[in-house]
Amino acid sequence: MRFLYASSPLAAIVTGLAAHAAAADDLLPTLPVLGAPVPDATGLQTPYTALAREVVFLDNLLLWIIVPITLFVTALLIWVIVFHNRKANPEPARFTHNTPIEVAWTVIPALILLVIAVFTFPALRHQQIMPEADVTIKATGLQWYWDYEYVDHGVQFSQFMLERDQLADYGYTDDLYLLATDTAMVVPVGRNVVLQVTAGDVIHAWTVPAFGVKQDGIPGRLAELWFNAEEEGIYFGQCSELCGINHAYMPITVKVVSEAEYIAWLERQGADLAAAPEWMQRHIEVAQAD
Ligand SMILES: [Cu+2]
Repeated sequence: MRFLYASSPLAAIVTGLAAHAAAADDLLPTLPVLGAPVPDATGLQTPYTALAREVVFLDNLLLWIIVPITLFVTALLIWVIVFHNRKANPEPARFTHNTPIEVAWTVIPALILLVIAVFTFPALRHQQIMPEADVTIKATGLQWYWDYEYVDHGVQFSQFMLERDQLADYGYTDDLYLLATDTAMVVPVGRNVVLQVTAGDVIHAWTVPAFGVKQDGIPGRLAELWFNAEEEGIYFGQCSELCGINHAYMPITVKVVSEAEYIAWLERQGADLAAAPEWMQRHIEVAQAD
């Protein structure tokens, strides 16, 4: 139903207010902000998943390959400009073929590409082949907010960006403006989260840089990404597909908490835990025994 009236600004505000009221959760533990941009930084964000570490490694590897190539080509250009201009070299050579050089400039780039492929394909495999899910969540991008559905537990809520004057109320510092949202996608630490990504109007993209994941959400299609966050904390991302005038104002907040906190949070959202997977059942039994 929200899909139908999401284009009306008034309806979006009404939906937003409802979400504010329903899903702000003060009982979650205070968590450190781990996944956020750092002022004056130039590299990628600190990785907090195996996937993200692989992405950072690939990025560094490519840097080590492209810097020498760039320097070599620049040196060749300078050499040609200095020693083979009309003044320095009035009588240019007329030959057109040099077999050893032609073999070299075919074989060496091919080998370089092969080295890049050897490291890239395993990383792609790890990203694209879904592990068995401990948690399955569906994220739907909408103009201009995110909807989340914990498909096994009937929990559903929206996620809107916080305005500057709302940040403190939600426990965020001012520098998290444009990143912090009213609700957070809450997931357990050290568990495989499979996120189904789609969209309800135009193409959006769900991403959290510290997890090394980015996936387009396309209306009518269900794509998947997965991650296993290694540390409890707060992680931010932003819609990464230009999706209209407020594209920059639909950030993503993920809170990674302990398994027990995750289950307690689900219960506070009115979750149906009948279909809870085995790892959750164990926690629930322990909690009931206490
Ligand atoms: Cu978007």
